[in-house]
Parts: sequence; structure tokens; C-alpha cells
Amino acid sequence: MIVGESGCADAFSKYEALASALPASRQGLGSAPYRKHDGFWYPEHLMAPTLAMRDTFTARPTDVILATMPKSGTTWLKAIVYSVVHRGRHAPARERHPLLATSPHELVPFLHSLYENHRAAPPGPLLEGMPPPRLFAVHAPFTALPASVPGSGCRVVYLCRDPKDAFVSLRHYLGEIKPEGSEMTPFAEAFDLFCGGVSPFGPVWDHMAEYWKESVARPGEVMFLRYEHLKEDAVGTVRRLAEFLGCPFTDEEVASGVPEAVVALCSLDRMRCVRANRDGVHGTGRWSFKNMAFFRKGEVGDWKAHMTPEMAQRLDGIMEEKLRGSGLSLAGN
Ligand code: PPS
Repeated sequence: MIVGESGCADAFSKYEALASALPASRQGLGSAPYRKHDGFWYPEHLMAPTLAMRDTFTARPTDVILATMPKSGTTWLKAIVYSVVHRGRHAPARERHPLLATSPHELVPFLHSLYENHRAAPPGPLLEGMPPPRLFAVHAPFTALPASVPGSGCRVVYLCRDPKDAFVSLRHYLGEIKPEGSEMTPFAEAFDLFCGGVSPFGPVWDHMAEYWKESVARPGEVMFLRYEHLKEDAVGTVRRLAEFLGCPFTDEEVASGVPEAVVALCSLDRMRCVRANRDGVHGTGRWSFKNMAFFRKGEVGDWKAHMTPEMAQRLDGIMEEKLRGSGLSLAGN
């Protein structure tokens, strides 16, 4: 190993050592347990990369960070933000748009994945070399973001989804991606864990409340969106998003239907047909799986097909109680 590589590996092993000393859950919602850090639970393999990201990533004012709980519409948001921000170079109505050839997860990488995939050589130079605006995604809670984020003036977009639908979506996804030979936690037990706050990057209520609070305190820098509203009024939400990102649609663009073209390009049906999304692979090693796992039904209320009314009432009640006083309410999805 050359000297530089050895130093890098050592830097990462510090975070691996930290991660392995953290409390672990007995089970997870799928086939793997979680580690607890500062009140939040993390998938074990993402703990060390998240700590490395928190300590070493330097945000720029031009960065855009998309934040979500898993299965809240991250892939959709990545596609939308990419096409809005790059519409000058890549007209959304064009047949040769990058989103028709490449997964949204490649165009807008998860920051923790960049750290996870660069254990031997930290992603610093790669990150430095990225032209503005750099687009990234995180699942990390707000308090686990790098300290440079709040002061940098960069934009943070948070997308939140009804936790009942996110839970059901997560279960399907975890079933799809589980390493061969591993066992899934049974549905009812997984639901109990979720309701107790044990879920990837959970508790879900604290994750939402942290970003909500920031969006209220700094509305010019943190935008809080709901999956359900995006479904209901995609064009209106895309227009608000463009304004927030500092690149509002011009009257001419509105008149020629550019916001509608963004929505059409990023629709589930369109994305599902892209070969890179159908056949491409996400992740590496034990945790690699087909990109198709990111695209399922994309419905509001699919939980009804998988949960009893009692389960739904229980989770709704917990969310209401935990969010009380925060100013955020999920009632009336
Ligand atoms: S991940 O792993 O956190 O990045 O997954 P994420 O993208 O957040 O969530 C996947 C769910 O989002 C749905 N999806 C979409 N909905 C609407 N439009 C588009 N374009 C879109 N792309 C993905 C996807 O189907 C998953 O939801 P479910 O309920 O499982 O269908």
C-alpha cells in the first residue's frame, strides 16, 4: 500500500472503530441491525461513512443538499432537482436528457455513499473537483450534517412522506435488497420497532421535526416538502422549488410548459422505463442490488393494503403525540 492510501485507510478506520463501539439494536426492520448515535439509529454499514461525512465535508454556498428519511421520494426529488437546476444545459423535453440514460442516484449521489465507496482514498479531491452547483442527498438527521452546512448558505430541501407509506415502502425495498441467505424480521415485529423509533435514520418523528424546525428558522435556506403535496400538485411544487433554488422559471418557460416537461420527465412511469433504472445496479458488494428496487407503486395510501386500521391508528397517534408542539402536523394527508 502506498503511503497516502495507508493514511486514508487509517482515517476511515477511526470512524469504523467509533461506529463499532456504538450501541446496536438487536434487530432491524429488514435483515440487519442498526447502530445508535446521538439519539438516531443508522444502518450499520452507513454509520462510519456518516461520521466521516459529518467531520470532513465542507459545504459551499452553491451546494444543494436533498434530505429524506428512506423511502420518502428521494429518487423522485433527485430527478426533479437535477432537471430543474440543469435545464439550461439539458432541456427536460429533449430525448437525450441525462435522466434518460443514468440513474438519478448517480447524477445526485448520496454523500454517505461517496464516503462509503472511498474508504481507501477519501472523496475530498473528488468533491473539490465537482463543478457548482453540487447536488447531494443525505438520509442523515439535521444534527448529523457537517457543521459547515448551516453557515454556508447552501440550500437544503427536505422531503417528508406519510410514515405509514414510507414503512410499507421500506419493507418492500428491504425484502428486495436483502443479502442472499439472510432472514427478514417479521412484519409485525418490524412495525413495533418502527413505532418504538428503531428504523433507519429514525426515530422518524425526530428526523422530521429537526428539519421542520430548521425550515421555519431559515426558510431561505431550508425548504420542507411533502411527498403527498408533490403528488397532488407536482407542477406547482416544482415551480416553488425552482424559486427556492434561486433559478425560478421565466414567464417564457412557464408559457412554453417547461415545468410540466420536468414533471413528465421525472414521472414514475418515465423513470421506470429508463434502461439504467431497470437494469442498472446500485451499491457495491453485499449491498448491491438492481436500481429497479427504487421504483415500485409511488402511491399515496398504499399502507391500506398492508396495515390494519389499528396499526395505522397506533402510528398516527404516536406521530401526533411526538410532533405536538413542533408546529408540524401530518394530519390530513
Ligand atoms: S431511497 O432508497 O430512500 O432512495 O428510496 P426513495 O426514492 O426515497 O423511495 C422510493 C419510493 O418512492 C417511489 N418513487 C416515486 N414516486 C413518484 N414518482 C417517482 N418518479 C418515483 N420514483 C420512486 C417508489 O415507488 C417508492 O415508493 P413505493 O411506495 O414503494 O412505491
